[in-house]
Amino acid sequence: MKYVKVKEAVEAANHIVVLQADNPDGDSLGSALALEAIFSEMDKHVTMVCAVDIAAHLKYLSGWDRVQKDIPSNADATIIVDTSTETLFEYYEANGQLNWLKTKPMIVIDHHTETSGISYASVTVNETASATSEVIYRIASELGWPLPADACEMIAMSIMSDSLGLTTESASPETFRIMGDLVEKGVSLAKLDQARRELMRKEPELIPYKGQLLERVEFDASGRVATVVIPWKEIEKYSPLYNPSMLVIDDMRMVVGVDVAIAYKVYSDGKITAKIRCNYGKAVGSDLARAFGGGGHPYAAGFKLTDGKKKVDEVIAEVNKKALKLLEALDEKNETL
Ligand SMILES: [Mn+2]
Repeated sequence: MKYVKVKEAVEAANHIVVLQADNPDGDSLGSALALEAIFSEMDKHVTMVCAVDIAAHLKYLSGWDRVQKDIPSNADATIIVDTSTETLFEYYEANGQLNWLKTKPMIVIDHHTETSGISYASVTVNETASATSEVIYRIASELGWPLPADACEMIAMSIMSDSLGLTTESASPETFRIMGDLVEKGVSLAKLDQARRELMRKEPELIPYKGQLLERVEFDASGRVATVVIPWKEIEKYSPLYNPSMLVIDDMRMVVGVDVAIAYKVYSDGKITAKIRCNYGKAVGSDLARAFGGGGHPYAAGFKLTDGKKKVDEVIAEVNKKALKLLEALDEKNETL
């Protein structure tokens, strides 16, 4: 039987921690909520944990407010959703809580198949899929886990989130079949999308701020890379309202000639993060991120520099150079095809 180790670990546990990494998104949160609904139906106690606050634009996923920061000390298994990268657990590594979880069964469920993996996990299910929740659906179907209505809704929402409404290359025929199953089970995409749209309404002060960000967008690498830098004082001021990168990254991507859009955040301690988005056919994201110690998908990736040794301008120059190299290699490959 497939997933037999997952089955055994879950059956043996009474209290399961569902852990999201330090970059929660619609898929990781939706997956956590889906597992919470499934395991609750199986009479298990579930605690959802994430070190990072859930962003405002994700709060259409009802139940987000049950995600807590502290890892309970009486759990007997952990499921990590939507990441296979150890570096994304900085907070719990630092405070030692992760060490405690490592002594218990730890299951990773993910769809970032190009990542290095989590060495201390006892079971890893890392499969090609449009979203982690698609993998959860496969596991639940295979193992005969219950799929209550709220679990179906969460799985549908997280697939829609990661596949950008089923429009990414990662949306496979199986993804569509699963969505069909979910609709058959009663999920209303219209209703769920209405909730999401309501939350996409922005606070009025974000509109002029978006204008400021757009004015600061720079183009380099023969116009193929668009970048914007978000300094700490703006992160501090605007992040509680909306992720500043997400305000402009799609506009940056939609400029004629641009293949890659990158939003940098510079934190008060000198830490720099980069969010990379690539246009269709320009899948250099994961390679680019990996060159700077990060990872992700071909079209959506990121990295983080914590040592504070380099100024953001230096980083941008290096990244743009590497991006151009990767894009040119890709051009060459496409020409020879
Ligand atoms: Mn995902």
